[in-house]
Amino acid sequence: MDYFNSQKGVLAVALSCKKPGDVAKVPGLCLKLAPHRGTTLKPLRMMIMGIPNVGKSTLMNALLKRRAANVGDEPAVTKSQQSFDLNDHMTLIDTPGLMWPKIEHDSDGLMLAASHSIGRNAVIDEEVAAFLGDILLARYPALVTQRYGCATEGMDGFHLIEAVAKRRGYRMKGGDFDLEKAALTILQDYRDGVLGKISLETPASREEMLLMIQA
Ligand SMILES: Nc1nc2c(ncn2[C@@H]2O[C@H](COP(=O)(O)OP(=O)(O)OP(=O)(O)O)[C@@H](O)[C@H]2O)c(=O)[nH]1
Ligand SMILES: [Mg+2]
Repeated sequence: MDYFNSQKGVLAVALSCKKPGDVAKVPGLCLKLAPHRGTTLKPLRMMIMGIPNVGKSTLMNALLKRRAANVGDEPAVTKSQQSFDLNDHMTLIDTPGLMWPKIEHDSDGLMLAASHSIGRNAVIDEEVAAFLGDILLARYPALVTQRYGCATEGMDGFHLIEAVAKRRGYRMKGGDFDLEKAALTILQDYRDGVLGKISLETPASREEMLLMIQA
């Protein structure tokens, strides 16, 4: 929050779209950014933008207090721009998810895939889950042990997938462990929030990643 709020013209707020009290604060904060708008003659026009599947339409529905737009846990649910009046001096625009024209670093693509901002067919679940597993093991080992009941020392992301398959008894016909199913379990647990509160990236970890690439 400090990082975003230190940028010019940015007012960052952490909120859950599932908490009406959080959502109700948003129009007032937007008005702070554009105090010259917000009258019937010059309505405050708010555009909800972001990468796919982050809750833009959910936020809009929560602001409007009705199901104006479809929502769902997959990228590209919203396919076109939609405008609504919030009241007689504020309008809202919901937009389809935006993606960078080119994803420069592999780790960015993997983080977007782990968060389900990129469709499943574009990536391999096992590779994404192994990447996610590496981050979880490095930064949230206690949450991994709590959820999957395994010791994490010396483990990497691929080992974690194997360990989940073994502990859950995921097997394919023929008896081999079903690593794809275990990979999906890890991804879904992260996306559902059942592992706990996790940040894939912080300003410090990004700086570190960029330095490593340069080296
Ligand atoms: N826990 C939690 N889940 C949320 C929140 N906001 C949205 N979601 C869930 O996230 C998923 C995506 O929500 P959408 O509103 O469809 O996301 P979007 O950004 O409009 O997605 P696209 O239109 O596909 O770009 C849904 O399953 C929502 O229920 C939130 O604040 N908390
Ligand atoms: Mg949407």
